[in-house]
Amino acid sequence: MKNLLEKGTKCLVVQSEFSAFSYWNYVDICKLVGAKYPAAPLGLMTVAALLPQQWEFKLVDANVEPLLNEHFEWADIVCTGGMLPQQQSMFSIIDKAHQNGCSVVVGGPDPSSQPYLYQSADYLVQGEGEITIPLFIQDLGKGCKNGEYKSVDKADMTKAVVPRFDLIRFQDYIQVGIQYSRGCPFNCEFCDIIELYGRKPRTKTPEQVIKELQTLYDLGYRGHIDFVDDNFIGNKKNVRKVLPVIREWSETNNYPFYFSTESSINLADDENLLQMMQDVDFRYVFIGIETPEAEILKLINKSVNINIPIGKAVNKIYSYGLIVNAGFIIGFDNETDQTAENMLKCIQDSGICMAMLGMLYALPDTQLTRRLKKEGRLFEDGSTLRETHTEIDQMTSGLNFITARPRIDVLKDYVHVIKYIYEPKRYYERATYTGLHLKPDYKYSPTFGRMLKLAKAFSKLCVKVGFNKTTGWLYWKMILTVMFKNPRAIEATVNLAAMFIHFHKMSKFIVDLTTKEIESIEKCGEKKYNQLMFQEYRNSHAHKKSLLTEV
Ligand code: B12
Ligand code: SF4
Repeated sequence: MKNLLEKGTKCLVVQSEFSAFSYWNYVDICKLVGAKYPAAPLGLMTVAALLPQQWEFKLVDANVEPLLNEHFEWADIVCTGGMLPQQQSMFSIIDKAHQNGCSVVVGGPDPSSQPYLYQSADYLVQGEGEITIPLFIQDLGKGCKNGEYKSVDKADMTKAVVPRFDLIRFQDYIQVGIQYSRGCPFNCEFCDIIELYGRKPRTKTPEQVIKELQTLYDLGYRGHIDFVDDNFIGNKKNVRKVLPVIREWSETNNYPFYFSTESSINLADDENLLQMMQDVDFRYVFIGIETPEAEILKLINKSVNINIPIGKAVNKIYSYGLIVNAGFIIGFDNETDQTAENMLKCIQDSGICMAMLGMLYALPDTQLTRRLKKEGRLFEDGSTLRETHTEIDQMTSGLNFITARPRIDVLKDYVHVIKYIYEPKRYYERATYTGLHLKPDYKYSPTFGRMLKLAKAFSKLCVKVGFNKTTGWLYWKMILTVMFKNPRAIEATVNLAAMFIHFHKMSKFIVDLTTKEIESIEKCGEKKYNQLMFQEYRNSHAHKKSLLTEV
């Protein structure tokens, strides 16, 4: 057998597939701007940079192109990885690679959280690749045919490598990610990030960030860069150091990029930081708002959100030109019959268009999962996805435990809020609100070729939404209002209007799916439902839907 450490070893790196029905997979919007998928596979580009550079690499992203037998025939070794929703796709990649006689290496968040599910892989590399990939390479050198690698230590981000951005086709994606930090200082009960990456945020140096930006620039990439940090402002001291350096670099290079990221809501308290972010052209920030109810926030230990008036905080962020994209959750223990009303009022009043309302999901290895297990309420010890068409993300598969309130009430509240916020009139009201309050000061301007593409996308959008019976009037009213009252926010507002195409489709899908679930529970009764769920997860054979139809 070939010594895999040799020069010329062919390494196939495969990004496993996400469901097209996820909130995050706005493929219709991608098509509108000529891309195929929202985000590039940063984890695997990083892995490729950590593997022996004398190898020959081919990266296939199953979300943008079909994964073919000939890809496996070409390869000596296959690397794949991913998160929970990619589980089934990863299993199938492992099988296909074996059928083609390739060794398989798996890693990433799900194999790290639930390594027992991936025992069929030859090499199981857990945790942060910066630490465990060298252990794997060491074993390859010794001729080991399999192995499992983990580490209790966290990676030193100041030693992180530049991802192999050269392995992808930029035009396939709307955005490319880079990572500045890992970890978050807070301690929310449901969060897996602090378990996987720790509560002490570790950052790269400003020089490392610039090196990554420069690499992307030299490879010809321009446009949207997403800082995929767990909490970009987790280490505020360091963020204050990196932003001016990015600004200087951007200025020198004529602002080739604009940015988005994730942050905790206390960003709104820090006008100086907001200004620094606006100065380098940050345009979007994802914030975990979860719930407007203080009592729930206390229960789930989301201390950073307690006593923050959400509408005011969002407005403050809008005033620095950043659109707030937020996560909300239904299914916490001390919710009441007022929860749905409080939730929809919070979303509507703050004008948050991109509201990802999910059902609480006890992710593997979190404080929440441990508590629910102790209380005998967790359906399954770990998370295996069986039905890829319905178990996609927190919007379609949540509540993997016995809820404190009757499950039907939680699900009905969920449907009620989703229907409300994604009703066209309400969505466009929020888009208009955002358009009127946003104070952008965009620095990046697209090239002429890109402008043409965007103009084409805009005209397609006008046809699709502007000449549509349901949305036409709302769309033009929004455009005219923003154009006259706050013209500099028009580009951002049009983008929000485009996103409605995705949200409208998604919300219908979620409402249908959840309504079916409600009907099933009504048919069999909640007690029986819970019994079936426990039974199903224990047997781990049939899917819950098939059990329910037997009732
Ligand atoms: C950016 C991000 C997203 C983006 C994804 C963009 C994309 N396509 O890449 C978006 C916003 C779309 C997203 C959505 C979701 N995400 Co997300 N996401 C992240 C986040 C913040 C960063 C991911 C990243 O790029 N990291 C940087 C790279 C360098 O790290 P990495 O991928 O982990 O790779 C390293 C190691 O894992 C390892 N590795 C990875 N792959 C492999 C493969 C091999 C062979 C080897 C050896 C090693 C290895 O080496 C790398 C270097 O250290 C992580 C948290 C985090 N800190 O990682 C959550 C995270 C991955 N997401 C998670 C989840 C649950 C989701 C959602 C289901 C729900 C949600 N949180 O919204 C959805 C579903 C998405 C869908 N499409 O259906 C969980 C996964 C938990 C799990 N056990 O699987 C995480 C860990 C945290 C969280 N709760 O959000 N996410
Ligand atoms: S603020 Fe976000 S990342 Fe930080 S612990 Fe809470 S949920 Fe996790």
